[in-house]
Amino acid sequence: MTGDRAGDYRILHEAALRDYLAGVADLKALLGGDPASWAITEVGDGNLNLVFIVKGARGGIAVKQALPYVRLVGESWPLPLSRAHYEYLALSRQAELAPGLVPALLHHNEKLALTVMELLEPHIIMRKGLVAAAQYPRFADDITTFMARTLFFTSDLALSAAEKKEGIAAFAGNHALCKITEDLIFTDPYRIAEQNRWTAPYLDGLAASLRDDLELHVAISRLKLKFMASPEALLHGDLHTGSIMVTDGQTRVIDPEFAFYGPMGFDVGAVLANLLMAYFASAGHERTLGERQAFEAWVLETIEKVWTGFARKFLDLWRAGAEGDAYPRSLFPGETGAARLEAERQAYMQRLFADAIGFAAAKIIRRIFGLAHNIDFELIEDPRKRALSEARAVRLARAMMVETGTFRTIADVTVAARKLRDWQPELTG
Ligand code: SR1
Ligand code: MG
Repeated sequence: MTGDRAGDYRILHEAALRDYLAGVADLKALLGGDPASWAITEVGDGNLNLVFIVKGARGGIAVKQALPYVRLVGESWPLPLSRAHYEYLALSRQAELAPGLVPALLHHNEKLALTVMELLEPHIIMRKGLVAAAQYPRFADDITTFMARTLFFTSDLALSAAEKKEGIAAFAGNHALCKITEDLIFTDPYRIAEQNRWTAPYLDGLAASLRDDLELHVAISRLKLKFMASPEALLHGDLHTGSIMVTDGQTRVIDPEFAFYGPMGFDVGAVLANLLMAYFASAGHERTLGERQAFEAWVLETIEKVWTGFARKFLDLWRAGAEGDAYPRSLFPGETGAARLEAERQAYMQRLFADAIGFAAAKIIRRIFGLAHNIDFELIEDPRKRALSEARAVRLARAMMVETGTFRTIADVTVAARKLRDWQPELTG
């Protein structure tokens, strides 16, 4: 189906959306029946946009429209509509690189900042499933394929320098979304900021200690610089478990509106961080001992599979014939050259692992002390229990950020997480 640049921006609520969709022949046919009978429901529970599910006699679609402001906060925080353009561009590229792992694009209207996608049914937002202690057997394999392919094939390992720079340029305008990350993840949780919040009074002391912790401030500042100044590959940019839809047998990555060229470890770290938060939150949720143990064991196993699977697939792509301008083959001739290049590949992955660990830590801390929290912790009703889970996660996150080098393998992370599972932190209040 074709895109459409016609018309000025306006927010499409139900009636206007119905008229709009009825005017797009392909979508009208896909939905089927009389447009007046279409069921339209606004289901957006993210922080930024409107999302509608539209169902007709024949089929259904998902419609996403960017608002000119941050939905979570309101009109006082304007945000460019151009993010819908970057999201569409990223989804198109991801569909080429990781077919079947993103929703099919059906229609895009640049002026309305509106994108229509296939309706993912019966998929649910993975985070909601994790809160219910669900396990997703295909997830590790699918997400590692997604990350390995989207990151490798948009990097200098696979592209010519010219192609790579064209890619950077295509996403360079998405800086307002990068700025949200720069502020909310890499800065605000470590200083007094109006929008910060945490589980008070229990975490008041921990929040204050974060603001005084200069070793942590150095570590987060290094990560911020890496985020700002390392255009290694096209990132999803917000790859948390709320940006992934799942069934037992399928995984779809959605919502890449934060896409830009940045450090690969940021995407990998996002996945690891969100699994770690699901692990620490588990102790606070009402579930039987058996359910809890099975879920927590699965989460830790999945964390290990996410790194090992990603690293294996990424290296396989690199070894299989990388055509990019980085590491020219002519510099590594013969058997000795091949052996030296392989050693360098291992060193590259070790650096990428360290980046992922640091970024994962940053992602955990922002969800506990910053503006945007997640339901893994938020749905723990008893604030004391919630604070216990959060304090354990923060203890691990600080170590991952400040003592990154002590985590040499992903098992070092899962072992440390397991040790903290029943740790009793001192809480304030
Ligand atoms: C103001 S936007 C807050 C957060 O929502 C998105 O999902 C991103 O994670 C962003 O940081
Ligand atoms: Mg999102």
